[in-house]
Amino acid sequence: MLAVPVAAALSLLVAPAIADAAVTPTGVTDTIHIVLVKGKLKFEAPSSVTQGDELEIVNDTNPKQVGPHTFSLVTKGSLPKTPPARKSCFTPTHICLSIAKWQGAHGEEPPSINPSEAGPEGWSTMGTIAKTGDSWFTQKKGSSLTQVVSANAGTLYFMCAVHPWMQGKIQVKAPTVGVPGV
Ligand SMILES: [Cu+2]
Repeated sequence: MLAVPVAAALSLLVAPAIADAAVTPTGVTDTIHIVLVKGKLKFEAPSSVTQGDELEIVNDTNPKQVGPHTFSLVTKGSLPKTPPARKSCFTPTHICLSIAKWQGAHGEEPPSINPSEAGPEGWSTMGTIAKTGDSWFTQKKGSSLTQVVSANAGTLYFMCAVHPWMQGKIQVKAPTVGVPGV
């Protein structure tokens, strides 16, 4: 009775050829959508993911209408919380400009480093004005980026450097030990 489910679980474990050996793939893909709903730009994210999941970010908006976006992991303390903080976000020593620097952006040019990658490979590292974080820049409707969630259990905070009021968080759960899907 057990033989089939175990074999299926094992094939799930083996199937995604992910280079990062530190994280055990779960075979699950979660998606965060960048959407425009009733005139409001936001991230539509699941409340939690599991370490080892693939996390896909999809841009569902039209850049001609709303401009490009970034999906940038930043520490909780780096999120611009007030309207004045969001207004000054793209000035020196503020997080939006820092995110642009992580991605090698200069002026109006698209960033040369995309995605920016920090810490373990995959979605792992929240940046600050002093430390590079994981970030993706998108300026095409329908474009997406998928990376493994390599962060340890805890909360990942994220924001868009172009629209600093676009903010969110997602809980990362520790992988379950043993056979997944039981
Ligand atoms: Cu945005």
